[in-house]
Amino acid sequence: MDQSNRYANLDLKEEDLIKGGRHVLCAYLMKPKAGYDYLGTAAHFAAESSTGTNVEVCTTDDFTRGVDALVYEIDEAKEIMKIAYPIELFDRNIIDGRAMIVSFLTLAIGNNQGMGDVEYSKMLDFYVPPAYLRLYDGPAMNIKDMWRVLGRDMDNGGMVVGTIIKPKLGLRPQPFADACYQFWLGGDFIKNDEPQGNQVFAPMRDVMPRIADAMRRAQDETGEAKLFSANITADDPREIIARGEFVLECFGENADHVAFLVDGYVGGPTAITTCRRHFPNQFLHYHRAGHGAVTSPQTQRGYNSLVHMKMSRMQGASGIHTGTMGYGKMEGDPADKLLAFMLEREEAEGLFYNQKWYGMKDTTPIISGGMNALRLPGFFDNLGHCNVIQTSGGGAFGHKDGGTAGAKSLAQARDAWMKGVDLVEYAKEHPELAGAFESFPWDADKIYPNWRDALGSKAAAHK
Ligand code: CAP
Ligand code: MG
Repeated sequence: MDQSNRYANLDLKEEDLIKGGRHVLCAYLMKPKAGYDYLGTAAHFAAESSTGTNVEVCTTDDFTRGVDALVYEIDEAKEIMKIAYPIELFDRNIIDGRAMIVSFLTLAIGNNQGMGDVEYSKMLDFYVPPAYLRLYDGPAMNIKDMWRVLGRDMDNGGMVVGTIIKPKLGLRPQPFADACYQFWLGGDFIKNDEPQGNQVFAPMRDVMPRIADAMRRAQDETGEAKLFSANITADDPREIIARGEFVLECFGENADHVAFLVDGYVGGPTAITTCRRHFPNQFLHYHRAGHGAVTSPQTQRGYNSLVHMKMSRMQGASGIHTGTMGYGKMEGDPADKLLAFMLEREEAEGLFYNQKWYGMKDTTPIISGGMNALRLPGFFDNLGHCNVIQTSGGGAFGHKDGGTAGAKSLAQARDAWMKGVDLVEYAKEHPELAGAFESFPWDADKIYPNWRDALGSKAAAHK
């Protein structure tokens, strides 16, 4: 049934919709199945994503029609359609009237992902009007709160030097805490890896007190504040809360040195919001493991990373893994810096929409995945700044001289970049950084071809 007479209005002007401030606008990649009309399929998509179904129903009245989602633009050749969703469609909390991202997902990226007349569809960008944006929590904390604990400049405190305790799984409590102590002798920030929690070989009630002790000893040893991001992800919000409360109890006087890591893609908005609202004084570390199932450029369904980032800031992520923009091991491209800009700026250009954030706190990009000291300068040149949280697992514990040297090499790479000094030059006076060249010769040869002569390295050229 062609519903375009009801669910499409190509005379609507995007600028008017934005000026009106009563619609969330969504841009989708969409291809109908063979034999289906483009506008008709887009209209059916809008129906299923708002007030309709595949047939007219007798219960529909004029009010219903007033909150229909409307297709307002299509470009069949580019397989692009745009839909305007009246903000009245989206669910609100009964406890406080606030908005919930789960409702945005269930409508705008819900049933429409499995329709019989749609070959594929993927959300590429969306625009949120101020009247709806202000109903979201947004971040309570961000990198500034880490700089405050670390005693750094609050406006340009620079990269927080971090790691992930590797191996990903399989360390028992004491070796885990020992690895933390080693890194903290040179670095700032340690996170649980995304699957680390309460495994039988490393019970949280055993390992957390040891980590807290390692933090105290490393702070005493270095005279510097240290940070830990504890994974509290769980299916049951009660478990999330119990884990968070236990961790804060363990860290005691260092409780404000603790962030909470939540695997937000697999855990979903409930896990994120449970943490955001129950622990508003802790940095909310959004790990996105699993996101590639929908965001990868290989998929033509779900949503892309830009949409994921915007949703995470609305939900209140203090920081989210933003990718390494082609400089690390995960999928990415230097153009992905727009993801960071959308997270950290008051206003940013998306792929289809300009978004103002109306004072909502910014979310800090967390840069992780195959990074090491040698890869950092190129990354910062591309992004244009180094005010990020960076976690290197292999890049720290893969250093030939161990985790402390690995941490120091990362800090030295940051310092070199902030001072505008060439990394090879800086390595001449900083042995741990020089050690990174020896530890990752394949990167060194590719990025700094002259490093061997310059540093007088004996390392054999990497084949
Ligand atoms: C990195 C990491 C991160 C991924 C996440 C890992 O370890 O801990 O989870 O980078 O990817 O498990 O691979 P390494 P993203 O530093 O040893 O690579 O940040 O893109 O979400
Ligand atoms: Mg990991």
